[in-house]
Amino acid sequence: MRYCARMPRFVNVAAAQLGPIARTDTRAQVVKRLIELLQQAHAMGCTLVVFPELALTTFFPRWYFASSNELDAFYEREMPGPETQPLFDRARQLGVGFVLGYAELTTDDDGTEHRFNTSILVDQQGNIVLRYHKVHLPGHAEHEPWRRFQHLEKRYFEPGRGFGVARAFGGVMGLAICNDRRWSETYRVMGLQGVEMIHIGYNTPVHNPPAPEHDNLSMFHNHLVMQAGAYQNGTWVVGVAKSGCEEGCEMIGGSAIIAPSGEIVAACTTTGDELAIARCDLDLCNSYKRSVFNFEAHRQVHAYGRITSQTGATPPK
Ligand code: CDV
Repeated sequence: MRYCARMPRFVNVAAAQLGPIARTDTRAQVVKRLIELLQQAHAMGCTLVVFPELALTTFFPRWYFASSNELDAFYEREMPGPETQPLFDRARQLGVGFVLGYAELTTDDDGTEHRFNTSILVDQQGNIVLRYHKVHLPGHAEHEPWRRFQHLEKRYFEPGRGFGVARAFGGVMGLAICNDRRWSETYRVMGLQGVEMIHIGYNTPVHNPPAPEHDNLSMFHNHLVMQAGAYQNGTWVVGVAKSGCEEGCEMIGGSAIIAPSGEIVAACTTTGDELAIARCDLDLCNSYKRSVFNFEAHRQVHAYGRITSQTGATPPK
């Protein structure tokens, strides 16, 4: 009898957690930190390094800016640009791909500006193979001085239009950003495109001004949603924090690599610059996608109409 071994589809992934970035830190200082983590990950055999949301600056939506000059300094107009080119160059030299979150400012031909909370997937040759604009923008659009700190993502970004995936690193890769991870729709829309690994960068303050009673549960909720999203869609999830005390705001760490079983297979233990590393077998997705979450066999779309036809809840009278 012939033994027919399948070719394993391993991706050695590093969740490259960042500690705080000060408001005065330059792009050059931050990019140096990213390159250091990239090199460490490469030395440990990784081919894909995942950085957090808005990884090039401090988390600026915590402040209200009356002047757009001050605000504009936090956005990238080109990617790579002069300050981020060294990261692309070093990654290409090492043959390492990466995921990077940043604030993006684009201008249409007619002069209309667009601001997005963006994440890109860069392959081992330095090509951007997937670009994602954050869909679920949390917080508020107006200055709310009663808060200990602002969360003005609804003011500073426009929402993205959907969740795409790309074939890369031998599998099907997807991107989401921070608050997206709390919404089951995020994972399912990518699950329906056969996603096998979703990369999610985040900046999550421990304190939630509108619901301080959740503060003690912030780490539990972080893992709960990503583990559920992984299991329910038979996909790997790589969640990566910017963490620690940034400009007086305490943010959770807990960066983790989660298997399609929903189990955490690697996690960071500090709130500083740190790598969590795992050898991820993309074929571990198969048994979930072919059995309990075989969408073709078991989904009942006739019962799901409300998911896309209404936004708020309408309880019975
Ligand atoms: N950057 C984020 O999207 N943060 C939100 C906070 C505001 C709750 C999060 O979901 O973690």
